[in-house]
Amino acid sequence: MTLRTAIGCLSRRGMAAAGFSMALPMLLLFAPAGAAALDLPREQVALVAPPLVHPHEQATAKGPEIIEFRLVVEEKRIVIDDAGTTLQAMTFNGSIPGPMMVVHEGDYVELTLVNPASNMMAHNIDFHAATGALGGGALTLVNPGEQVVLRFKATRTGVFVYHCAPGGPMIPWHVVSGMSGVIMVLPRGGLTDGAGHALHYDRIYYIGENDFYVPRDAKGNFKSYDSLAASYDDTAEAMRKLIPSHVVFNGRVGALTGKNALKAKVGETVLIVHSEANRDSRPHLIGGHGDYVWETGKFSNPPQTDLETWFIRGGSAGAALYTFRQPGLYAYLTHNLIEAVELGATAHFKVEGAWDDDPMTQVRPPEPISPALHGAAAKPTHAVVEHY
Ligand SMILES: [Cu+2]
Repeated sequence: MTLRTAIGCLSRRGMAAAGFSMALPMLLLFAPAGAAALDLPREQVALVAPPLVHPHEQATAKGPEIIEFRLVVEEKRIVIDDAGTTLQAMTFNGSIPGPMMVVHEGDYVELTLVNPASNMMAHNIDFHAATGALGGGALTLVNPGEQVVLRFKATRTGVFVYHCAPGGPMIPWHVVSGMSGVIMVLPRGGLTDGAGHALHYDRIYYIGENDFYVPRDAKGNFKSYDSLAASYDDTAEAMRKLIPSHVVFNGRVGALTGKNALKAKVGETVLIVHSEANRDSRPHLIGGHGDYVWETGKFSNPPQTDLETWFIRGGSAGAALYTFRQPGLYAYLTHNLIEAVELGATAHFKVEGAWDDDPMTQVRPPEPISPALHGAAAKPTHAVVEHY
């Protein structure tokens, strides 16, 4: 696809002309001319950048409400690694991933999607949590300088991806350029273990994984572009090879490591929400587990327990609950270790607290090899020696 035909996909007219979906005009025929007013309480929620999540109730005694969110699309060039590699990014609210939204089952989500005139591209939003009209994609396509308001009823509980899907080849490009996020629809009574016992979290973090496809020049160096449009042809060619240049958590290598490490304390229970809008991933917490894991992210299914590694299908989100038992620095990564270590998909949890020798202890520190020493026993038995 050339840049010219790419630009042809930038408007609603261009989207239909490109044959993106002949169903789109028909869907629009069935769209409400003016949405009926709902006589429900309203709540405006200010979204925050991941890995943080806006304040919310884990269970609620209130009836359904209309929860209002606002997302502003921001196209911008960002740095994605310590070498200064740049990406012509497309974002919801300026962050990769976009912010996490939290509502309760039966609430109505009312989203204002804003596409400022300073942007180049048309954008929209497809909520995997929503029913009908391309998940909202058919009713939310906005050109630069426009905004739109979508309302949908949150009928299914779980964590669900949302992403931009403006038609044809624009879809993967916008998604791998950063336009995805998550909405969590909690059961009104909160999370349970599937056997009727309530589950709570002390902290919640949202980790959005992204595969990036930064083009290289003839010498193999990453290229930089002055504009989103200028980056398109090379980026599309790199995308078609399906070999990401970077696989990262929260928009760049190191976004959640070192001084950016996620924090917790021994005894605290953390809910880790993990999404990948385009590609599979295998989250693993080194030195810990998934105590309760909704691997497919849907809370009407009982969580699995005691997992070592779980699987996030491309185009989905999962949630893992873990109570930290030991202090220290934990790596949380995808257990495709090449992607984790070489391409960037690693986060850190910095956990404070007192070490407990019962689950693990170093019986003897490293020391010169001595055949007379085994474990704590200064004088091993014959049987132990034979075992070695
Ligand atoms: Cu978009």
